[in-house]
Amino acid sequence: MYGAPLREEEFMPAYVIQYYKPKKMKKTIHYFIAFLSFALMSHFAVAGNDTLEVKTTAVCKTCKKTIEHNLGFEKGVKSSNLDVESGIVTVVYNGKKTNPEKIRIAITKIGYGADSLMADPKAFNKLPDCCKSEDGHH
Ligand SMILES: [Cu+2]
Repeated sequence: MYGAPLREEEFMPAYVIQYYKPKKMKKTIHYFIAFLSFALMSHFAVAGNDTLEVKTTAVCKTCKKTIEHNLGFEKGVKSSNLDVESGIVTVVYNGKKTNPEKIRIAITKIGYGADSLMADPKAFNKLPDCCKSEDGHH
């Protein structure tokens, strides 16, 4: 199936062969390994992150600020972004430190409904009037 092995000269132009002289080749390999381990490390660094989408009763920019700000204090939550149009908050969290149920409960304690969970009444009452929306509309 395979012909006689090609000599370097046959498939590499002279300037490439020059570049791949053993010493330089070794260096290239070192760079490659360094790059590979870096890529691998960054892969594992993000491996601990999970993403969750929660439908909230948020209705305005103030709701967005309130929810994102407060979720920032929640254990295991790395970041959150609320889409005002849909009321859906996307939460990036560490699955070893928290879970979707805890995050939903945290949202209810901020004063908003989270998926099927109702807002905590006390927290809800403390919200600015513009944010007190039970059906998701002003
Ligand atoms: Cu609001």
